[in-house]
Amino acid sequence: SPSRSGLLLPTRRRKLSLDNTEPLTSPHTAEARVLVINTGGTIGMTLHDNVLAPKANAFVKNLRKLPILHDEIYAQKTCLYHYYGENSLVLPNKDSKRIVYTIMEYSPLLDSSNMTTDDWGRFGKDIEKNYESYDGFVILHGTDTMAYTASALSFMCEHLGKPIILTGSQVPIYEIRNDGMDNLLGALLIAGQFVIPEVGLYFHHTLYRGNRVTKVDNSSFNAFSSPNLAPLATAEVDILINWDTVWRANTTAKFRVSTELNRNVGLLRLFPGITAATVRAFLQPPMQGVVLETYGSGNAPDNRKDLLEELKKATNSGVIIINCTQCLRGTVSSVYATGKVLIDAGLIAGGDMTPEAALSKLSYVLAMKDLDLEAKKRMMSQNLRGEMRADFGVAKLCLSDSRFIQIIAKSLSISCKEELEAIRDALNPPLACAAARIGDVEALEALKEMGSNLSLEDYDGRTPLHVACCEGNLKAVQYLLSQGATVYAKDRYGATPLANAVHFRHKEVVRLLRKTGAHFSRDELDEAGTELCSLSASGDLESLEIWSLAGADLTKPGYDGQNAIQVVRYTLTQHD
Ligand code: ASN
Repeated sequence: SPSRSGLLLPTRRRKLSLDNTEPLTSPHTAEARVLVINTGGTIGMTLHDNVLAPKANAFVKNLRKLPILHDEIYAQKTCLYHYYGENSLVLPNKDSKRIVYTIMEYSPLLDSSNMTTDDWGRFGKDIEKNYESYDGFVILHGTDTMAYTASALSFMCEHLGKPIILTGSQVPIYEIRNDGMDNLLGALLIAGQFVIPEVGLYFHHTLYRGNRVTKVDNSSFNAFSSPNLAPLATAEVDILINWDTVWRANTTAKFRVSTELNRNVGLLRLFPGITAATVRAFLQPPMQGVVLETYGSGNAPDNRKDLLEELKKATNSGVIIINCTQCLRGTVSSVYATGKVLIDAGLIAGGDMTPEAALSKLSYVLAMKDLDLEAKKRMMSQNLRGEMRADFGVAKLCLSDSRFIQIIAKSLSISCKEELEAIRDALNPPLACAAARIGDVEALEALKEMGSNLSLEDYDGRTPLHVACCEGNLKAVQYLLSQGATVYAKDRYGATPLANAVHFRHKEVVRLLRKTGAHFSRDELDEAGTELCSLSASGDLESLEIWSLAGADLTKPGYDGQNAIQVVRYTLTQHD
């Protein structure tokens, strides 16, 4: 078991026992770290001259006074501020992994109506800079343009492996009845506990995919809607993650943020009687990308040659125009003659994308320097981050099609969908782990076809990727990563697939995981000195090389101040 090597446990700083429920450095009390970027919005606003405006330097101080959002006793006893900084807080969640969160407050704090693409770039850069130091990210943001920011970040964050959750509120957190506390708490709990590799938006007990939402109410606590996609999670008595819906970057590439965005984009809403002159004026240079909000299932008047002519002229001259519907729910299609004319005019069908998602996708795609116009158009019609339904017309293999599930369901007299899913979810992790153990990629493929999620954990929090990494089954590791398995999963002992691969000395697996962005935490690297010295003393140079490949610094001192290199030198001189 990986836990046998004490150094693979997230020992971090030494903790004092707080009470009988929290034993000294127990793995159950290991901490998750979340970075909270406070950009402004109503959540931290106060009334001034009868209008709401953001208040600087008040948020952390106020949160510290709220026992539901901060445990001061734990903070004092574990020297939290000393290790994580003055702006750090810790949730009082005693029964699960403590969530330590650090607040980075922007100056000035903004009402989200004041945000521009430059602000999105700043959020992206700050996440990229801090990516390896945190398990998840929460962005506090005004609700007015939150759906735009969430959509933009979903495209800008390439090969994302950790949760980035936007939240805010309708009523400031300083008011007696507010939704800010609940929203912040829910976002923190999800970002700290679940490896959901998506840009999400959490509001009113619900986690949505960020590029699927739109603000539908300017005063209700239930302010957002995701009309074309079910929520990723709901937080009621329990937090239930809808793992089948979670979008994964099926990649072995490292996380990066693309902050280049094209600002020459726009939204044009069709209305009866719109003049050709208006459309012409809107499509003038420097306009490069437009979301045309059409009627119903993507329709426009087919008796308005003047209008269609303007659209055609623009697409011929290289403007990309995306057809999205004005309807809240549904997708564009070409069932009507009034829809087909737009395809003839060179528009690209936007499927069931929200206008917010289509606009920010245009901004992201148009900024790509290495792509020609045709490639950009292709990208616009493809599903990049789960922003549109991709499988129109393709019949999905249904759960009850699986012979294996059929037999089990029959012998247990089960037929309803929920029970079939429960069987699948109970059987899937051990079966997938068994296949990963022997490197049976075909079996993994079969499980995948059955509709199984190859990222689910077993009772010890171990995923098939952990197992394949322990065994050094490179092909299985490759396959699992290509199916979206996360390199950030932690088992109940806090071990990641990378820690497993290092421990069992699988060099090529370590190389592949590193390429994908796997890393040890800062605390694990800080604690590694002693283990490295002991490997040095026993002349285990191969393990040292693997640790170094995994990102360890061989000059890190162990408990007695010596480092691995010094120990090797000393051992060699002894042999001379
Ligand atoms: N005007 C505010 C904002 O978007 C609205 C809110 O946060 N509820 O910053």
